[in-house]
Amino acid sequence: MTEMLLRYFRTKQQEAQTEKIYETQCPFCSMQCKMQLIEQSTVTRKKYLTVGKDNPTSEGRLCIKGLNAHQHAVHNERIKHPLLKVDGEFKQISWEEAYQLIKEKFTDIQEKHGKHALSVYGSATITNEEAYLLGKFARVALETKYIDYNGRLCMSAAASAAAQTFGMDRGFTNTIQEIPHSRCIVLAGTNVAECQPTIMPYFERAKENGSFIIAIDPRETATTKMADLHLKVKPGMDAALANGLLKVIIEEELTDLSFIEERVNGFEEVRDYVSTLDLEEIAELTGVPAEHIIKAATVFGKEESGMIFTARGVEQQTDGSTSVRNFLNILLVTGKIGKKYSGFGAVTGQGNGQGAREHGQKADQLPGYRSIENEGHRNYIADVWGINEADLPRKGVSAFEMIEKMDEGEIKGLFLMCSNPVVSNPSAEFVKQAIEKLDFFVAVDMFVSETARLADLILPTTSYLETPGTMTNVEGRVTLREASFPVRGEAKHDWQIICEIANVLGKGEYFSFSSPEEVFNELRVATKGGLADYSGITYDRLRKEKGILWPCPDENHPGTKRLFEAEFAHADKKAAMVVVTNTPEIPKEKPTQDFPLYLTTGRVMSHYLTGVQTRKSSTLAARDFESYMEIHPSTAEKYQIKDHTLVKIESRRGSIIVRSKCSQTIRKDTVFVPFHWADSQNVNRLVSKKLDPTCRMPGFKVSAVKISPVAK
Ligand SMILES: Nc1nc2c(c(=O)[nH]1)N[C@H]1C(S)=C(S)[C@@H](COP(=O)(O)OP(=O)(O)OC[C@H]3O[C@@H](n4cnc5c(=O)[nH]c(N)nc54)[C@H](O)[C@@H]3O)O[C@H]1N2
Ligand SMILES: Nc1nc2c(c(=O)[nH]1)N[C@H]1C(S)=C(S)[C@@H](COP(=O)(O)OP(=O)(O)OC[C@H]3O[C@@H](n4cnc5c(=O)[nH]c(N)nc54)[C@H](O)[C@@H]3O)O[C@H]1N2
Ligand code: SF4
Ligand SMILES: [Mo]
Repeated sequence: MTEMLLRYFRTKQQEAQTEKIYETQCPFCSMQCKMQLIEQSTVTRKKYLTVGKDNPTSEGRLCIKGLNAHQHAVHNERIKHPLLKVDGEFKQISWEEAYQLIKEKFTDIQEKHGKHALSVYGSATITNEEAYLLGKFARVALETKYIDYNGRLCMSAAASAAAQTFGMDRGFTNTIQEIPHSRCIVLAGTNVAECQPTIMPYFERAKENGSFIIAIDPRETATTKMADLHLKVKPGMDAALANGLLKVIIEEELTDLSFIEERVNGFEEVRDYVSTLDLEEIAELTGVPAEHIIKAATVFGKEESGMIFTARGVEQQTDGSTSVRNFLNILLVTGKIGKKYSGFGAVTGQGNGQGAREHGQKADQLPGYRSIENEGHRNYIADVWGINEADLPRKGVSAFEMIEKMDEGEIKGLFLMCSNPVVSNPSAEFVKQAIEKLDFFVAVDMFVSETARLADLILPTTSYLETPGTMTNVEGRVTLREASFPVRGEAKHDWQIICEIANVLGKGEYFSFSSPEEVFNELRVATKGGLADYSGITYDRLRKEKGILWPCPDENHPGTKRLFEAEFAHADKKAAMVVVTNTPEIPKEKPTQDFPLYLTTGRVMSHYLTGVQTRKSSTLAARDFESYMEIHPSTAEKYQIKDHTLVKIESRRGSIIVRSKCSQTIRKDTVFVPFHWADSQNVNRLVSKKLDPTCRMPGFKVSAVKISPVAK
């Protein structure tokens, strides 16, 4: 062969591609779309492509975030080694050194200041196995009562409402497959089109089948555009709007009296309260014309089936839990729950927003939705864990209240796993200062996030491509995320990190797991007999059956598709209605002369939460590369703000600068800013510290602000 031919074949050989396929699930929202990463490698480079895979929930679809998720996972800024802060700079150290330091510092803090001087802050992005282990880690390895997680800012209002009204909380009471057959659908404070895009075909099919869709949102969004009726409510006024709907339904006799009689407590009190209200006053209060309230109530009441979905628009309020309860009141008076094509859906947020709220990461909770203050529950879990009930700490406080305790000096150490609180918590500047006061702070992350930047030690973790485990999706369907992509550098799985630290702290015997499946098998026992019973679910079944809806109390049980068909989960088997007045316990900020506008916050399609991951994805970052303020053109004109120019937004807490974006479709008294950007664009600098008194949810969706052009 000639030299030339040889060279030709060598080049061809180098170009020859090998292809590997890795199974996983999207790391972002609660749809948990199944996907495959296709890796095409030549000697010189690797190329990645993500494709959807069929499954009962997303049916093979992916949205723009899922399609580009791998871009952050393979990003060169992923942390590959433990990093210790020395003189303000992060230096690579070994795992042994990192663990020794943790042992030394944690022991020192607890010796000096007591067990509860340490805290744990978890996440609903980690797997069920990791969420379970983190709860156990706090209580058994650290023996602290202070553990809570980012779901407190996300699902707590809906969870508390469903638990109080129905006696238990699973996001969707029905399967997603029932949506297309429901005759009337209320979408309250949910922007599914941008936040769970692959769910949309279910609503589109409903519409094709003649369903009447009602959206409740102060802005027009891709979701409200699909609706037959859009109630453009004033921010924070959902509870009053629901009272208007209840009043019409009850007075027009669109109630299901036999359902109420048999299955509901508290109807008379609600009926008597709403009869005292004046519909015109409600219209004034909520900004929704009375005829729209009447129309929505009449259609929902008259149709044979109906579903109500709520998300963070209704829930992220200082009265979020009672606002949701008032929407549940509507389902109960019309008997539209526990039946075919009728039910409730709190649209879960994060990938494991459902599962991570069931297995003991919450301040007051033990696995299986058990209560840490219930003696029977404490005894059961102490037994599963092989410890004395007396050694199990009692309940702690919510996520934001832990941060307040850091500020007050009661909490001295923090173990943070999978969250970026200096961007995601209200009063962000306060949060940063509180975290800076800690004596020792360990962050477990894939990147040096805005919060990890403040840590003394960062531990590198693995991504959705690398860590297998179970995730419970928007439906309450437990799914198995198979993941086998090679781990980057020295990163370790979250579950491994937890077990290894427990071991260093002398508690290894309680954490001797060598795979997520082993953890899951303990979780099954721990949840047995609890409300969220996973005991009948196995990895094998999850593989074969493509997910199982909990509760699933034994291996022959098929899982529970529809909840509350015969009874609710309260001891008397009835649902509990409650009077929700138009004057909430914590008064909301109202526009004043000094702060004349409502500010509300939320999301855009291409970014995810605090943006640590999506801002690293070139394709996603290019779609929205900076924050913005959506504003009505007539309001913009009033404050001399031109379209696409920089605006200063100020509240009583602080200020930010973002670009204006005029839109005819937002309320004139309201501006909207997404929360995916940090530092001077972090909208949480503006949000108050006030919390819902029941579930401790911050009021992310209502602040009073003033605005001014940056360049005059
Ligand atoms: N693209 C994208 N998708 C996501 C996420 C993301 O960051 N980006 N995050 C995931 C997570 S964790 C979550 S929790 C979910 C959140 O999902 P959603 O709750 O749907 O998202 P938000 O944009 O926060 O709020 C929804 C809507 O509430 C409206 N709203 C604001 N104030 C009020 C009010 O007072 N009343 C009513 N009725 N509506 C109001 C907003 O205008 C917005 O359109 O999305 C998940 N999916
Ligand atoms: N103003 C305003 N604020 C809000 C909201 C709002 O609507 N408005 N919404 C709230 C809601 S609903 C939520 S859910 C919160 C979320 O807020 P955060 O909890 O702060 O959420 P993320 O931005 O997802 O932060 C996750 C961090 O964990 C890292 N990470 C990702 N995957 C993993 C993993 O598997 N393991 C580990 N160890 N780390 C990982 C990421 O790199 C990132 O740094 O924000 C809340 N804040
Ligand atoms: S972000 Fe949500 S809808 Fe989009 S691909 Fe991921 S899981 Fe699916
Ligand atoms: Mo969330």
